[in-house]
Amino acid sequence: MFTPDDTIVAVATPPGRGSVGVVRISGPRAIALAGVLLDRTEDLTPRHATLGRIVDDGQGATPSGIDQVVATFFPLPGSYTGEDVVELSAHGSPVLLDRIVSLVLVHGGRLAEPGEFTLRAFLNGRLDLLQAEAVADLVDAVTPLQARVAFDQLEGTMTGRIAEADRELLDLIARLEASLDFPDEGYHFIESGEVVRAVGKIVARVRALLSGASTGRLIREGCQVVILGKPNVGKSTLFNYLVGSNRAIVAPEAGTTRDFITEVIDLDGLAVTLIDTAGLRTAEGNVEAEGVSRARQASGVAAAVIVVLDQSQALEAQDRAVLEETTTTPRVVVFNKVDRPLNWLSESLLLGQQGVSVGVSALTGDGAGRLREKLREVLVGADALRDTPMVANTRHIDLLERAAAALEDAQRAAKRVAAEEFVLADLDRARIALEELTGKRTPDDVLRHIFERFCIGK
Ligand SMILES: Nc1nc2c(ncn2[C@@H]2O[C@H](COP(=O)(O)OP(=O)(O)OP(=O)(O)O)[C@@H](O)[C@H]2O)c(=O)[nH]1
Ligand SMILES: [Mg+2]
Repeated sequence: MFTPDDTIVAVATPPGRGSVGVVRISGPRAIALAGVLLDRTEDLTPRHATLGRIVDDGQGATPSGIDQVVATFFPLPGSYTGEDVVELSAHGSPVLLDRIVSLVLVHGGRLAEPGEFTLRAFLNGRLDLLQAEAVADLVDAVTPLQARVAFDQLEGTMTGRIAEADRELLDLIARLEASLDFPDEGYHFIESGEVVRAVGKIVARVRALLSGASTGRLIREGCQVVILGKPNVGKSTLFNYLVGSNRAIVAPEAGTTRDFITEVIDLDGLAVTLIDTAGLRTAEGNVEAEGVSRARQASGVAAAVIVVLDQSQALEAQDRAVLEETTTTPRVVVFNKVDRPLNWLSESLLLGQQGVSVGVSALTGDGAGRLREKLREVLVGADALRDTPMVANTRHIDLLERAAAALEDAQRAAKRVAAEEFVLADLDRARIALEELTGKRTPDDVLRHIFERFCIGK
């Protein structure tokens, strides 16, 4: 994976048909390889769109033109990868694009690994590791909020914050080392009280980054919400309403849904995988019993559950059982079918249970807006999505936690007026964690793991 001497090629646009498909070539021979394919001999002008014809040289047989393309040459070091890059925008036919890639391979190019273009950008210092990871997140985003968090990271917001902390840390380390280097003078370049204060400032910076992390993670990774309830209360109807399509079968018989059905919805920027399940009851057949067991499993890993009750029917033991089963899970209790005459007073049920509840008609959509609000509240709190959090990735959270812990150790050591060596050892650990974060020193296996996530051509 780490062989920057060869020239790599891949289709950069998604698989399938489109009006345009882009083949990307990067490396020392990018221009030469493009020259072999294109029928024009004059040099491509840097950063100018040039119309050309791709000629299949037929490898011995008769050469023939296969497409008209727009070729753009991005010279090093200002290109995406930091190498010479040529992008060929052809017509978006998979066979055609595959043929263009094969021609590049025949003439000495190599097929790019997933993420290899971005890896090269990272190795050539065009992006740091946080920004490279942001590229993958941006491509993967399914909600606009996910895209915004990723783009902030790509623009270097987090990189900047880490750099501030890192600068202060290096400055402190330099002063402590100076004290160590001149022990005989009996002079301390920095007093222990000052060390404690300086470390405190850096810890605060790191902790501030971490403060929005759990919301950030939820935004980046999304979460699962399971709809539970006894049969026939309207779970699938509610699911369809929230998803915005007739995805799940709705029927007046109890026991309609057997397996579980999932769809991703955008809940104010949170990518929520909504799961419709089989009604919870003592099942009548094997298939339904399996459905009930799957419903229970799904609710076990869910970030929250929606418990659906039918307000137009008398509350039954099965309803109470579902409520009891979910008391410890974050949940919203839905009183469904409010369009019908009410059979019991839902408020009295929840009195003293502090449940988040909402009256809804899954049939008409009445109350669905409030349900979405309550669900968001249960998942991230009332105002959590007001500011875009900066930290959203588990790798980042772990390393920032590690840095914060090492800094706090350093602070304690400095308070005990321990020798500079001890404080320095702790500060070094913090620095290593920060450098691993930005990719200044990240183990190869971690890098490999990060870039494997990318698609080919990115
Ligand atoms: N009037 C009214 N009828 C509803 C409402 N929600 C669902 N129904 C009806 O209730 C019946 C059962 O709805 P489903 O959505 O299939 O119920 P379910 O909970 O998924 O049922 P199972 O899959 O069998 O567990 C259907 O006839 C729906 O049309 C509602 O808000 N108002
Ligand atoms: Mg159903």
